[in-house]
Amino acid sequence: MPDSNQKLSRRDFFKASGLIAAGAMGGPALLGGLRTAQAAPKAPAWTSGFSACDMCFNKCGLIARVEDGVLTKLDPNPKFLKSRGMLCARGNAGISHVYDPDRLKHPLLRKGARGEGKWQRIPWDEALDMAAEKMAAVRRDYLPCGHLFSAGSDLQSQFVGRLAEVYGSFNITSHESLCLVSNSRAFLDTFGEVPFADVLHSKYIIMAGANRFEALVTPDSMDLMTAMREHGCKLVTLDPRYTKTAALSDEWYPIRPGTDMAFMLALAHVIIGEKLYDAQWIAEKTYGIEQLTEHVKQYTPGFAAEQCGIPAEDIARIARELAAAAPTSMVYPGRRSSDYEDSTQIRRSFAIVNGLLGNWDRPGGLLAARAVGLKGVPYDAPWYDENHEDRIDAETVPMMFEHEGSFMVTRDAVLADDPYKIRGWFIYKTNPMATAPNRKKTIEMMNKMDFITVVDIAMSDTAWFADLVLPSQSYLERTDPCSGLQGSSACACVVKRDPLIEPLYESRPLFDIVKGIAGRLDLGEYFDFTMQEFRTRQLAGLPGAEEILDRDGVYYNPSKVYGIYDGRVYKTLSKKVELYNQRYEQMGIDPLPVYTPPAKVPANQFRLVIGRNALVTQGSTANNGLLHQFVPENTLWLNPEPAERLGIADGDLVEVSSAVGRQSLKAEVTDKIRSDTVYMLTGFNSLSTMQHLAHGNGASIAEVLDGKYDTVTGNAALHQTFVTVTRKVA
Ligand SMILES: Nc1nc2c(c(=O)[nH]1)N[C@H]1C(S)=C(S)[C@@H](COP(=O)(O)OP(=O)(O)OC[C@H]3O[C@@H](n4cnc5c(=O)[nH]c(N)nc54)[C@H](O)[C@@H]3O)O[C@H]1N2
Ligand SMILES: Nc1nc2c(c(=O)[nH]1)N[C@H]1C(S)=C(S)[C@@H](COP(=O)(O)OP(=O)(O)OC[C@H]3O[C@@H](n4cnc5c(=O)[nH]c(N)nc54)[C@H](O)[C@@H]3O)O[C@H]1N2
Ligand code: SF4
Ligand SMILES: [Mo]
Repeated sequence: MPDSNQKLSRRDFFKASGLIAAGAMGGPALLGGLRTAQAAPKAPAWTSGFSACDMCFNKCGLIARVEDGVLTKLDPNPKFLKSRGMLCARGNAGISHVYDPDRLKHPLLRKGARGEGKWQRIPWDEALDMAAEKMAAVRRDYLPCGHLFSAGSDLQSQFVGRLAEVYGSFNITSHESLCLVSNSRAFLDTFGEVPFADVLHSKYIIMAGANRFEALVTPDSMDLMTAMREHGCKLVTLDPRYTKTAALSDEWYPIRPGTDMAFMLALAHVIIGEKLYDAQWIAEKTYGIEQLTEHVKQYTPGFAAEQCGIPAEDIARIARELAAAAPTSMVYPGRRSSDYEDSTQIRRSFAIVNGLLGNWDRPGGLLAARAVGLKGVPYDAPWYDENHEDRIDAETVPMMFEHEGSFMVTRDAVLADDPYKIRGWFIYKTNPMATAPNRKKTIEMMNKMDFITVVDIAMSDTAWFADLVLPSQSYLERTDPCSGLQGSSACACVVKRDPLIEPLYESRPLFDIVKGIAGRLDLGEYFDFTMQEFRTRQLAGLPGAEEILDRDGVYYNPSKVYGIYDGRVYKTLSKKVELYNQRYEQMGIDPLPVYTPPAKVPANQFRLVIGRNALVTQGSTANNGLLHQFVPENTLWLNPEPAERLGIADGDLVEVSSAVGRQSLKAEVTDKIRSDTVYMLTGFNSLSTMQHLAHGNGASIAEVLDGKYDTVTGNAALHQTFVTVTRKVA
């Protein structure tokens, strides 16, 4: 956050919250009464209700205060253990999300060229007729798989998947292939499932490529603080930036980007070489210690030191400390791993060190998934003989997640019409124009389409290039299905959402939209239920849960936390923790991670990396009036040494250019970043002029990032772009 904004106190923040909410209410006619300074005082007529935050994927429990039909305050639900009763700044700023004057208000049909910004308001019936007609036309002309469906992180996204399946398309992408699939793959292929980190009880944590004190993941972010402050946990952070997490760590190393695997394999070298592991655990529960022992001989601390820029003696010491604290220690698994072309193998090296520590299914280690108890609501999708055989991105990378796909591979395949044509796109609550690298390519992809329907709350850049834009209800206006959440050792719980205010404008929930479209496509039978009926089916195995949800805003399943694997086998080929992966071997993928040094940063260039800020969510908060006060624009973090060489002073306007695009923004000259790396926040400088705070403000990182992807899963590789930085003459 720029220094000038740090002056805003917590009190000012909440004052601003009230003011902005009041200022954005849209007038008495709309919301039934605006409080003014002149109005006669009357007894407060307010109510409150539970919900789950939607300002990021964490779904923290909240209590909303509603006065005269208007949301005036969002508070944490103290009974919500997953967030330890916390609602972060973005959660508080949810009020500005709901009352954003730039919110979409009614269905809009494109009139001019794509991206020209000419729209015509149309009635809902006409909009749904058109969406359905165009979908039917795409199916007729290009077969069901000729239509792509994309949905972001949301409790209703499952209905987009359902619509796609009953329509007959295999082509569904989620935000996950821009986020974490390589990490999920790596841990799944080591332990047989994707773990939760028991940060609270850990005594020693290595955090690499993750930033828990800014990139909030609940309960890990809160538990990390408690573990450090109250339980004496040691935190070692590897990050090319001096993040807030780095600042609070016991040790921080500004690692050379892309070299984490060398560091992890060197830890394994020391742990194995000095026999610092639990021999019984390794013998009974793991597979491949011999191969691993042989493999890591070459990866000495000295070798890693040269690669990572971290002293060899520190690497060896950290390995010993980590092993001494085992099994109550961990290499934190992280979350976003959309970093490099070999991210799956990088994260495999993280998983392997955890395997050596024997920290699985025990306090302070990596935990298996717990039973939440929600039931799925199955359905039989119709089969279409006349269709393509597989997803458009199939058979490109070996270990893609079938239900997530790869946005990057899909985009290339759509552009090449290979192996077939896709000409229709339905998009819900995801904004690839801001969050997929290489924005020009995403525009090309959109230009390929005959018809694009976007369901969003705002005129995002993705909506801006669509044909039909449908206004969505916010999380505080709609009924949502129940969702099961895991909170490491904190809880396994269920949350739901009910409307707390009347829906604004003509906004509708996605469920009604897909139901309307499905009905018009003669697929109504697959959506033949209400949301309440759906929830009742989800909760069928949890008697009394509905009442508890109404009483507390959250339902806890008292399921087992540790020892879930006692007497159970691992879901891997060897039925053990696979240090050496047998399936990879069969498929021709390196069964043990082989370190390849990252490409050298060319002379006079920088590696551009991405990362979180506690007051920004990906591409969706740059237009939030409240958060804008704290982060009014994005800046380019540039180390003082190259800044001086390039004649760039703090605050100067600079141009950042890569092989695919260029953008201008202010330089923030800071020693919080390595001299070979630069960084900027995401979501700024939107093309859509209907995002008044984000449009023309700062720079779009998506315009500059190059679109490479992980070769095992198709996960985007967002840290592989080199840029030049030059001072712009005013
Ligand atoms: N405030 C906030 N919280 C969020 C989100 C948000 O948008 N805002 N988003 C949520 C989501 S969807 C996710 S996936 C998570 C993401 O949470 P994290 O996985 O923690 O992701 P990032 O903040 O992207 O952190 C990655 C860090 O890696 C550093 N880095 C870059 N290159 C390298 C490298 O080669 N090696 C190492 N060791 N480090 C490197 C970056 O500087 C950055 O600080 O956060 C979640 N929480
Ligand atoms: N450059 C860059 N790229 C990234 C990342 C990054 O940090 N930087 N992060 C990566 C990661 S980890 C992830 S998870 C992905 C996330 O990428 P996306 O899935 O694109 O997530 P957001 O950027 O949050 O965009 C969410 C969209 O949902 C809309 N929205 C918000 N609330 C509602 C609602 O209630 N209803 C509807 N219908 N729409 C709503 C917002 O207006 C916005 O258009 O991006 C990945 N790509
Ligand atoms: S971490 Fe913050 S933004 Fe994310 S769900 Fe929780 S309160 Fe909301
Ligand atoms: Mo993510």
